[in-house]
Amino acid sequence: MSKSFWQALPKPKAETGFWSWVTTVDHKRIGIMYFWTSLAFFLIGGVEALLMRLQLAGPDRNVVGPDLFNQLFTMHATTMIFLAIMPMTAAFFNYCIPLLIGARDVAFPKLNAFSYWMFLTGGIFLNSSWLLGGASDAGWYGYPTYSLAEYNPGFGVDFWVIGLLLTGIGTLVSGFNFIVTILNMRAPGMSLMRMPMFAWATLVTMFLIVFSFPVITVALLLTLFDRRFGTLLFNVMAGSDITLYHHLFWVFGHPEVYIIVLPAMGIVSEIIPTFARKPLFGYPIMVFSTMLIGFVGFGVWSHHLFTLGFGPVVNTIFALATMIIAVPTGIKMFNWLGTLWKGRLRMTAAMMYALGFLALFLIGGLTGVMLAAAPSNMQIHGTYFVVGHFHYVMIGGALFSLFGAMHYWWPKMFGRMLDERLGKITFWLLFIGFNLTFFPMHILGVFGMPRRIYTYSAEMGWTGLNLVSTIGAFTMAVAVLAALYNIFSTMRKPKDAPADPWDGRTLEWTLPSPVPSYNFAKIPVVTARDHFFYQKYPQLEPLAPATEAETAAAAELVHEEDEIVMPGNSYMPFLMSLGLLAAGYGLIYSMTVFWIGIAFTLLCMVGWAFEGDNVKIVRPGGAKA
Ligand code: HEM
Ligand SMILES: [Cu+2]
Repeated sequence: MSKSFWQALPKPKAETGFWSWVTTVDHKRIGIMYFWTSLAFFLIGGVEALLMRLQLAGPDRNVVGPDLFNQLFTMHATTMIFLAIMPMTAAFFNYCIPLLIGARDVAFPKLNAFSYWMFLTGGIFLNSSWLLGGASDAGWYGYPTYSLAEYNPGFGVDFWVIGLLLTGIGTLVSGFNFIVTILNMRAPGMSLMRMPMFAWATLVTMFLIVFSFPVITVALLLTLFDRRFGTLLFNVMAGSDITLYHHLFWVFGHPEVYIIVLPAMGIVSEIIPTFARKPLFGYPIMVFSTMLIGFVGFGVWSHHLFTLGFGPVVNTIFALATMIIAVPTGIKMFNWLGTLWKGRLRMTAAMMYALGFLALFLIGGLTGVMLAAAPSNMQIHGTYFVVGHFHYVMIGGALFSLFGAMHYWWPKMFGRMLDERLGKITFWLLFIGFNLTFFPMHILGVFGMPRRIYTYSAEMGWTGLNLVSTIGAFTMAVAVLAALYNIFSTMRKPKDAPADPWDGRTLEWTLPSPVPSYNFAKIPVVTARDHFFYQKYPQLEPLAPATEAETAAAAELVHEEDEIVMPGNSYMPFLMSLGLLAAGYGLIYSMTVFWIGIAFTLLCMVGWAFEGDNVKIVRPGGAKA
């Protein structure tokens, strides 16, 4: 058969070096790219936070001034949420999920690469606004009227809207990809209820993404239409109701906080059993609490809008719905404590971060319940109390867990062990700095300090606590520098991490560190939760033999033992993201460029579909064919 035009196009051949990364479809390499990129954005978001804290260190200071301050809090939040924390969880679920469930890759490897490139594209696009006339200053939720062209001329908000649309494409695609992967690619015997908790957390998170990202997409598109194409969707003078935007935003926004925190809970549920040397206490209840949190999380959005004036009935319903979430969350807390109970604890750096998560997330959860009580919310809404609350959830919850994940999975991802002692010192610096920065904010909030003000006068009596907060922020900065030093000095060490440094429980620890491209030379048959652990310690709990069906399923995969077919690299995901990037700039500067970008993207889509699969045959132990 003669090759079609598309199949005759050049295919990436590089196995090492720059182009091998640009064209890779390997979930592990994609995970590693997510990691470095999100780390870079985390540093940018961190510098933005430090600038804000410098400005607020004392009364009447003029470090950045009001205009820049507004851009800083908008971009800090947007960067931390969409470009740092979410993609850093993506780094770990990309790298780990196929390993945890015994698969060779995700269901759609090329789409996975596309997700990464859309994340990078959107991140660059958003941040390029700093250099092209200024970033958005409409807050991370971009409410109209702040976001409308009459009140906010210039391109900042356009960059923000389009940048989020671009990353959103990647996120949504990941959502579908990982749902299919987790449901369809599990090793024989890996039933849903034998899956590691992190896989469950990821599965539920992906459903949240799939149901909530379309909603923010609509909100952003409507804003874009008002700004660029003259519609009046949010123009109150034309009879529009801007609370439509508020609802759309928070129907997405609240599930978004669980998109951030459920994977963090999943990570902690891997770390604690490993270092307590006990199975996760109440595993089935943990699974159902995760689902319940995800489900109820869609029914609470109006707790962000208590002050909008819906009246007592609506506010009561949303207050109660919100408090119901405390039940499955509390169950999880007790299950983690139950796992620790009478365990033989090993205080590694990863374990310390997991325990830090428990303590700090508990505080964030409790202040959350305080905010959920509508009457007290009326008082502290829009104050620094809220800023204190959500940082306990986002940093104390998500970031601590991600730092734990870093120490835990680093040997698997990079073949080297991070320095444990430095890791523990970093933990304490971060823990102390964090509490110094954010605990005083609760008190400031109750004293009436509104959020998003760029300065205050000495008479308000807020000076001392603000200074403490700024000192805390710089302590955290030192902790982050220590973590960076740990990372970069580790990367210069030889790759000598053992396959199973922590006496692990899950399948990734059966593989060499770092993991070969095909993951499993032989797909494992799983007969129990924590199968690997009981394989090592049959005296604790003998493993049941595999059933006939499981053995048969494994036998079907046997021919892959000496000849593994792996998906081949492709230029198309990267090229498509370039087309969409051009279209993004086109929307702002020139519709011609927009249409060229779209046409190029469509061409790449066709190329993607018809270029053929370019498969790689790998022989474990032998040379590549
Ligand atoms: C590294 C230490 C951090 C410091 C010192 C810090 C500090 C701040 C400050 C001073 C504000 C402005 C508050 C205001 O004026 O209303 C802020 C807002 C915010 N931060 Fe952070 N932050 C940090 C990390 C993070 C992380 C990791 C996340 C999320 C995952 C995050 C999410 C947010 C959000 C959502 C806002 C709200 C912005 C808005 O009002 O629109 N921050 N932060
Ligand atoms: Cu909420």
